Amino acid sequence: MFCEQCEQTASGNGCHQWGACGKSPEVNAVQDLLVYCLRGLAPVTIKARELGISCHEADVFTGETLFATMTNVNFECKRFNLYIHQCIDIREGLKHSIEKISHEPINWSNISNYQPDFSESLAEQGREKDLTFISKSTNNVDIFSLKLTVLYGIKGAASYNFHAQELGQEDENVYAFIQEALASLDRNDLSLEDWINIALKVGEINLRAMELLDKGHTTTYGHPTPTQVPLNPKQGKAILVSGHDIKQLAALLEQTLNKGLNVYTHGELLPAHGYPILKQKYSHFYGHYGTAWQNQTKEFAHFPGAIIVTTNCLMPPHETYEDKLFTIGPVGYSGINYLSSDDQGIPDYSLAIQTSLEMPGFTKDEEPRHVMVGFAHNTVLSVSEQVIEAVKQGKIRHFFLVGGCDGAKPGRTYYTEFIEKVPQDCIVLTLACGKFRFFDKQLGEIGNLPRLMDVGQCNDAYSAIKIALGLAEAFQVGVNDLPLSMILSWYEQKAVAVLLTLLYLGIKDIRLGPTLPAFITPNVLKFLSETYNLQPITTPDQDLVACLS
Ligand code: FS2
Ligand code: SF4
Repeated sequence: MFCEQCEQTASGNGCHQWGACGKSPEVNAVQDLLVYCLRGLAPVTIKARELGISCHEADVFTGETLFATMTNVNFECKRFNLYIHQCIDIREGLKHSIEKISHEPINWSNISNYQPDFSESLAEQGREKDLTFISKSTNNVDIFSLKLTVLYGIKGAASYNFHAQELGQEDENVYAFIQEALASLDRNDLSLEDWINIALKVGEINLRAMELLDKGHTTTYGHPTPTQVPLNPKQGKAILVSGHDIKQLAALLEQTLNKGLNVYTHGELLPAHGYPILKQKYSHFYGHYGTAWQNQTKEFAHFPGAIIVTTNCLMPPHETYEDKLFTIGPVGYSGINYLSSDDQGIPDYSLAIQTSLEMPGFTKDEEPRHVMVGFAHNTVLSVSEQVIEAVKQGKIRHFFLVGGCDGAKPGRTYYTEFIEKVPQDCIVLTLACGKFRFFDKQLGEIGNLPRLMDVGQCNDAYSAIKIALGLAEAFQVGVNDLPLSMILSWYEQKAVAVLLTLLYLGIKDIRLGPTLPAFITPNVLKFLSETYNLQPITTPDQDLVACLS
């Protein structure tokens, strides 16, 4: 197997025997075969689009299945076998529609005519289609590096777009670009510069996908407002929901109405408490339990109710809690309960609800502890005049955006130490699951402004970008001239997409850690550092001095 799409890739140079995430070589092979089939579907959708044939089914399917191949989403061969079947069916259906309109046979390339042998192991066939194919044809390691960057970036963009589409927000341009990018992976006539431009275009399209998602969230559930979230369990039956999917959380809140259950969020669903419509409508939407994804094996084992995982990051479950664990949507793990959805995409949670009702729940109230969420773009930019005044008066010296993914590597303690060392006259904005290393720290206030503000999930990176651009406009300077430094942590492919968006926007001086992506070659890194001054994190002390100088 060959996979190096995430930060925890084995020895920093690719998982070859078994995934450090728990992905088996078989699952990796069927994921590669699915990606190969999606690359064959892409040119067919491009042709269909040219002829005015609807590609909606193919587009939505492509988004969902790319999402399923991301790190810690789906570990189930059976599901990928099904996706591969569907992919070939959709492709052949579109070809049929094209031929009816064009009245002439089309000379499809081999990849668009590829037919797996469904009577044989798809994992075996996937081994012949692994991602090193795209290097064999180019023989240029830097182009291979950029092709992988594009593929991983569109996986991230597809996942944002998946959530936006669930909320009724779609843009044909996003779908069309994802298909074009997939088709381009097969091209050998593009230069290094062309590939850099495609990678930046991924960033541009991802910005649009994130904007759609922000619109989906805020038009459906209201703009997040500062909200205090209990971290202490309270007595009563309980159900836990993890991942990122706000729509599926809302569906669970609806289905648990008057059932005598308190709903707790886990991991990246913490910021959901900031949405006013959810808080107003569901009094049983109680609090948050646990921290970041890599702690789930310990935390899930102790939760006294059912647990639903809506998206990444799912870890291979322990026996101690697998009976009370449920997955939905693109998420899956062999042997774990899967709750299927109706034709509106809403899962039937009754089995998980029943499981929770049969479990003890929390037997006593614990001592109150709280954390604040809800500092998304609408809230932060509503006080921009106050912020400008505080900066002019020297009360605020600098802003730090310390955000991104968490993970298990020891080097990630950098981020906690960094926060602890940020001077008192500086403000920290944070987002995504990396914040769980410091989210409950009391950093105090500057005037009425909290020194630590949670912008939201990794899915709310758009909000952080909007805040940066909004402040730049308010200060009438370019975003690179703001007293703002970005200290980012990455783990999976959404972070790749967000980084490409930041580069597309021309944002410089980003510090990235805990290690740099294995798929970035020294030459590509040299280009990124010379053009954008993208740099690896060093030590908290050294980076703080550099940012504040
Ligand atoms: Fe965290 Fe995991 Fe949010 Fe990433 S929960 S690392 O895939 O999506 O961030
Ligand atoms: Fe390895 Fe990450 Fe790929 Fe899993 S997703 S196999 S940990 S590189």
